[in-house]
Amino acid sequence: MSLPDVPWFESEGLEAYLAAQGFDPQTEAFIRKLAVDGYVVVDLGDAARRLCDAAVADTEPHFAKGATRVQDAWYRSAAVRELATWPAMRQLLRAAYGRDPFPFQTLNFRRGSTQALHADTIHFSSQPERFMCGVWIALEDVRAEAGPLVYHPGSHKLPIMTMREAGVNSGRPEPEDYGRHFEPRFAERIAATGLPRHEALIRKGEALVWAANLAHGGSPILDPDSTRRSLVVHCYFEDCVYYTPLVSDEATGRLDVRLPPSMRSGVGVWPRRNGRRVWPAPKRILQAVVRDVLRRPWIG
Ligand SMILES: O=C(O)CCC(=O)C(=O)O
Repeated sequence: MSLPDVPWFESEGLEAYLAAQGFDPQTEAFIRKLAVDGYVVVDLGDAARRLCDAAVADTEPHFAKGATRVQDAWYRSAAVRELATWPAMRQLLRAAYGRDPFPFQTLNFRRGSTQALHADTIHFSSQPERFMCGVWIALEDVRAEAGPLVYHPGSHKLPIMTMREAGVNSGRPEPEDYGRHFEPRFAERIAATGLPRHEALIRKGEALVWAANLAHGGSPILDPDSTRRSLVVHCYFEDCVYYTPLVSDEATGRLDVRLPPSMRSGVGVWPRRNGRRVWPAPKRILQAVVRDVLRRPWIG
């Protein structure tokens, strides 16, 4: 079967796909929920819950020194890597998207991120579009006062907002344009839809999967002493072009193509269009090689 150009759960052919595949009831329920709401909560089970403690222990020294986030702890922490490459999650995502997923980035937080509302389509996009998702894993039970993940069910069906649509009339957006233009425009758009606002009060070892275009962020921290230990896993899918929209210009076709690492192989995945290699800029290839050799988490 050829690879779909639209993730199956977002496709008009969803019903025919489900009828032809005959998935087990849990997988079908996962796909249907992702289609309607753009998110699904999955219990990863007791084995994953045990790994949560190891993942916390592996990253705690960075937080003890004042870090607020640890990016790509998977390079050094077997527990983080194991959670990020959870086989049951791979199966669900492959069924929902019709392409094989690969996790390419992790983010560990000790406290709420208070990150502004956004969709990941502005940070990590693909051609064909929407072949990206987030898997947010609670490393402890999430309390309402601890700045839970916030999201708007159904917002994944809205058109994708680019930097140009956010009012940046330049083919080379600056990093400041994100906070200056994108964040306020995006928040206005979501408020105007009247879509409900949910908070992810999920339990340790549960994962919330979000579709690439689902509006989400970190809600305010009401208890300054609270922790909200979590692991975000960002996934791409096989045989796509991977690029960074923040510094690209889709209107003119100038894409900042990337070579995201696969956590299964440990090295960069070559971007492809219909099976044929697409060349990132030489600078990006060099950065990917250095990254894959050093395997160093980024502490922020
Ligand atoms: O964990 C959070 O509060 C937000 C994470 C997030 O928005 C992201 O990783 O895209």
